[in-house]
Formats: sequence, structure tokens, C-alpha cells
Amino acid sequence: MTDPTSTPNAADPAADPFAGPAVVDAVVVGAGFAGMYMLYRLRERGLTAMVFEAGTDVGGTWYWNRYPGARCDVPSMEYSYSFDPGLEQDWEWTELMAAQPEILSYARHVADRFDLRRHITFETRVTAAHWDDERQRWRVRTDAGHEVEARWCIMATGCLSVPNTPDLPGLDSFAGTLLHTGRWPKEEPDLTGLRVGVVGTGSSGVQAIPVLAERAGQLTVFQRSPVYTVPAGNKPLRAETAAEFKARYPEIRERQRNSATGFLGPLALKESRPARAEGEGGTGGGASSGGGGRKGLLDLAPDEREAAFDRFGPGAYQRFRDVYLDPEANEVACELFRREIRKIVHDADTAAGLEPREYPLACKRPVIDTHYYETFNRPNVELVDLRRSPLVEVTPAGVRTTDGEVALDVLVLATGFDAMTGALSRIELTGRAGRPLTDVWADGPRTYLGLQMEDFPNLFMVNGPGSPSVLSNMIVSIEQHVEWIAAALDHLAASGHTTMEPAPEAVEAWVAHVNELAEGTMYTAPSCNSWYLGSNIEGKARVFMPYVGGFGRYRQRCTEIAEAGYDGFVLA
Ligand code: FAD
Ligand code: N01
Repeated sequence: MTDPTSTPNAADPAADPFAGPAVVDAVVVGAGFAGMYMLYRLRERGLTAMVFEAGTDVGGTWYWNRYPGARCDVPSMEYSYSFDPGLEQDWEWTELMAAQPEILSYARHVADRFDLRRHITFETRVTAAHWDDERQRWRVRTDAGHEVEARWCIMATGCLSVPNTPDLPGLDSFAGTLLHTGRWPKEEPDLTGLRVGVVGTGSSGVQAIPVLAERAGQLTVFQRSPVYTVPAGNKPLRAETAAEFKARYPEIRERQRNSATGFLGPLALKESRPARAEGEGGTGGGASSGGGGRKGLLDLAPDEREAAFDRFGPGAYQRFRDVYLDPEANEVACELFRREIRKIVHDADTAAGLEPREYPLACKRPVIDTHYYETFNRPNVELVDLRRSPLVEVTPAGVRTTDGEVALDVLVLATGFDAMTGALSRIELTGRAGRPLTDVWADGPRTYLGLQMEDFPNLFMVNGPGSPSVLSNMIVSIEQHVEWIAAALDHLAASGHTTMEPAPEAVEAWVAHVNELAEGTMYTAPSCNSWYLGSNIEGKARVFMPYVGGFGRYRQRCTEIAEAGYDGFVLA
């Protein structure tokens, strides 16, 4: 198919951002895996497209999160694009779960291979997007002065792209080096011999802490909530494993697409069998309905439960479905989990400090690690349990808790993200009649399928709230959304429609469905505070944002809706 954007295009605002509104078919915001693939599919259709990306290169998450230890927690043979068989066959992963530099190289390779950079404007942030009712188009503005008019606006802005910097008293006064895992500098800081502090023990902190401990002179971990983390079991990828994957990719990809989590883990190379919506997805990745096993933990005698944890370690809880649903089973699993921590960590006080007690297992996103608990046996690592001695302030020289001041040269914030809604709510985004998104979402995000919002015609989200997104292998869910959007655009073109938006009742029903599915799971337990619920950000509505019904089931629903003539959407 020809690519009209490769011909001289009057609508190239990058050439002269101040030349007045330029016109393209589609604006895409973000050049992570979602924005890159969306661009590919738009160009394939002969549509003109402009992508704006705040960073200086492609990769999104893997461009920004360069902290030591950053890597994916889904096997890379599965956490990779499936849309191009040549790409799948050519790319060589070196580890089971690749580290950030390798994933970023992969993203760059994709950009080069498909010549994507030509239509991406880097170092440019979209600041506003307004729907113009009269012209039936989006008017998009950037911080570099571009003004672009587009029929379609596709938000590929990422679920975890806005770092959360907590409002710690005195933070601005810190005289040392302040770092955030989500904005790690391109030039790796030399930490040799330095006193380093880390605030935050979620996935980022848990990955960074063991590596920082090896590099720093002294490492102090300021922990507010202990984490439940299980060994990642990462290892070099064997050539035979990669070859078998490549030989069986079509079948494996199909099973991924029909699985609950979008990945198969250790099951990937097992004999093919009828795909089922539940139970696939191995290690930490983001169990949607969770718990592959059929037997409950409470079905076992106490010595059998202990034996399971002895055999499989702290991750044993993942084998029992009732742990995800029944508070009693969950607490039994928590106690066995704590016992595992006590086995690994030598100092009893430190072990007690690392034991989670305030919230259930499977309430937050699963975390996997490489030697996390073992790191606290190192002589240069100290745990400060902020439950016992709360953080009072950051001082020019370090961090003061109620127990005293810890002197630091470097302070690392591993404090997460304003997840799922953060990137969109930072854009001045208005729909019909100038309706601001911030009003529409004041009580939590409202979408139909996580793809569109009422009163925001022709605006699509990739992995928007209300879709499986962060509970799945996100490259699989990105591909599904991008392909669904591309097919919708084809349908609109073929049927002579120029706008598409969800009916209010479809949004209402979908929001209710998403909430209903999450009710009664550990995700929404009263003691659970997670970024899934928005509770890490002050003032954010407490609403469970992702769709928990399983990726395969969700995908099936999206397909049925499209086949029924885009049921629930208004095409005009
Ligand atoms: P992103 O990669 O976040 O890209 C969005 C891009 O949009 C960013 O580059 C951002 O700069 C840009 N942007 C946002 N707003 C604007 C604006 N207004 N103007 C211009 N540009 C803008 N998922 C998994 O499935 N498996 C994993 O193992 C896994 N590991 C992860 C590890 C880390 C450290 C993190 C933070 C996330 C991880 N994730 C993982 C989730 C990860 O975010 C997704 O897998 C995937 O990379 C998301 O791609 P994306 O393109 O949707 O968003
Ligand atoms: O962020 P988090 P993250 N004072 O929100 C603490 C993906 N990811 O960047 O729990 C003290 O999970 C906070 O404490 P608490 C993955 O989806 C994947 O680690 O609020 N502490 C918590 O300990 C993941 O879930 C990988 O009490 C404060 C931590 O900071 C998501 O990104 C790797 C604080 C934040 O944890 C986010 O993970 C990395 C304060 N004021 C990321 N504010 C993989 O392995 C916050 N905290 C694939």
C-alpha cells in the first residue's frame, strides 16, 4: 500500500510549527509500543498521521525507566510484537525476561525497520486537544507551538508514564542528587562509595534495590508498605528455547490472545491444547482473575500447606484460587509468605520490618524480584521501617524520621506513577461543547471498553481505563486495541461515517460491569490501597480502573461488538 505521507505534505507542522493549523487524518500522542504500532497501522491504510512524543526517542516506558535493575516481568518471547512474522523471527532476546536496555533497543529496531521516526515529532508534548463540533475535527496543540487539525485523535499516552513525586516535606531542600526511577538519567550516575537512600518498595524499588546495593557504599531503604514479592527466576534464554518459540509462534500467539493475561509463561512450550480464558499466564505478570490452580489452600491440611510453600517458596500462593477471593485463605497464605521472609532474612528485626501485614496478598500488582530479600543480609544495606518511625522531612543532608536523620548523597524516589488517568488528565482535553475530561472523570474514569468516552467523538485510547491493560501482557493488549481501532476506521470509511463515539448508556453499563467484576476480589478489599484504585495519588477518586474479567474474554467481547455493527457506539 502506498504511503501518502511520504509525498510532500502541506500538513507537516514539524516543518514550520507556526505556519497555522495543519491538517492530517490522525494525531497520535505517545511513541511507546502503542503509538508506534498505531502509526504503522494508520500508514498502512494510507492515512496521514503525526505522532507527538515528549521524549527524544521511541520506547515510552523503556525510554524513561532506565533505573538499574529495570526489566520486564513477562517472558520477552511473549512481551514483544506479534504483528510482523519477519520481526518475530529476526529479533534475538538474550534473557528470559530482558532488561531495559535490550527492550529499548528492540523498540528502536522496530522504529528503524518500519521507518517510523519520519512521522514522529520528538521532544514535543501535546498540551491541549479540543473537539471542534463545527468542523468535526480535533484541534491539537503542543508545547512547541504546533497546531494540528485531525479527524482522529489517538491517545497512546501510556498507563504508567507520569511519575508520582510525593509531596515530602523539605524535598526541594535536598542538597544531594535527587532521582526518580521513572525519569532515570541517560548517563548512569556513579554511585560508588556513596550513601544512597531509596523511598518506595513497589516493583521499581524491588528491582532497583538489589542492584543499587551492589553499587552504592551504603544503601538505606525507606519503606512505608512492605511488598509481597516472589523470585523472578530470570535466566539467559537458551537458543533451543528461542528456536522452539519461533517455530511455534503462530500457535503460541493465538493462545496468548485467548488467555486471561495475554501470556502463557512456562505453559507456552507445553503441548498445544484448547485455549481457555482462565489459568494461563505464569509468573508475576499481572494475573487478572488470578490463581491458576483449582484446589483451594484451605482444602489442604496445615502440613500440606507448609509443604507447598517449602517446595515452591513465597510464590506458592499463586497456585490457590481461594487466596484471591477468600480473606481467610488469604491470611493463611500471608502467614506462610511471612515465614518465607523469616527464612531468608537473617536479622529478626529486619525480617519483621519486611513482613507485610496491613493489606492482603493479590491486592496490588504482583511483584517479582531478583534477590530482593537476600539484599537485606548485606552489611551495607539498612531497612528503615516507616511504619515504626515515620518520615518527618527531607533535609539538605538526608532524610529525617522520628528515629533521627540518615545522611545521604543520593535520594532515589521509587514512588510510582499517577497511573492510567495521569497522562490524559494532564492534557487540556475537551469534548463536545467544550466539556473538559477532568469534569467527566471527576469521580473516576468513564469509558466504553476502555477505548472511547462519551462526548469525545473520534478520540480513542490505547489501553484506556476499563480495559485489561495493566492486568495483562501489555504488548498483547496494545496490539488488540490498535487492530480494533484500525478495523473501526476501515468500517467507518467503508460505511461513509465520519464520527464514532459511545452511547451514554453503553458507557454507563460498561463502567458498572467493570466495577462489578472487581467487587469481592482482593483488589478492592477495604484494606487494599493500590494504584489500580488510584489511592496512591492524593485527591484521586477511589475506583478500580482496569477490567478484571480476563484478556481473552474482553477481546472476545470487543470482537462481538464490532461484528454486531459496533454495538453501543454511535456512528454518524
Ligand atoms: P508508554 O510506554 O508509557 O508510552 C507512552 C508515551 O507517551 C511516553 O513515551 C510518553 O512520553 C508519551 N506521552 C504521554 N503524554 C504525552 C503528551 N501529552 N505529549 C507527548 N507525549 C506524551 N507491562 C507488561 O506487560 N510487562 C512488563 O513486564 C512490564 N514492565 C514494566 C516495567 C516498568 C518499569 C514499567 C513502568 C511498566 C512496565 N509495564 C510492563 C507496563 C508498560 O508501561 C507497558 O508494557 C508498555 O510499555 C506501555 O506502552 P505504551 O506505548 O502504552 O505506553
Ligand atoms: O510504583 P508503586 P512502582 N512515602 O506505586 C511508596 C510497573 N512496573 O514504580 O505502598 C513513602 O507500585 C509506596 O508505598 P505505599 C508495574 O505495573 C513493573 O514500583 O504507597 N513511600 C510504594 O512502596 C508496577 O506496579 C515492573 O505505602 C511512598 C512505592 O512508593 C507499576 O509499574 C517494574 C510514598 C510505589 O510503588 C508501578 O511500580 C517497575 C511516600 N510519600 C514498574 N509515596 C516490572 O517488574 C509512595 N511511596 C515489570
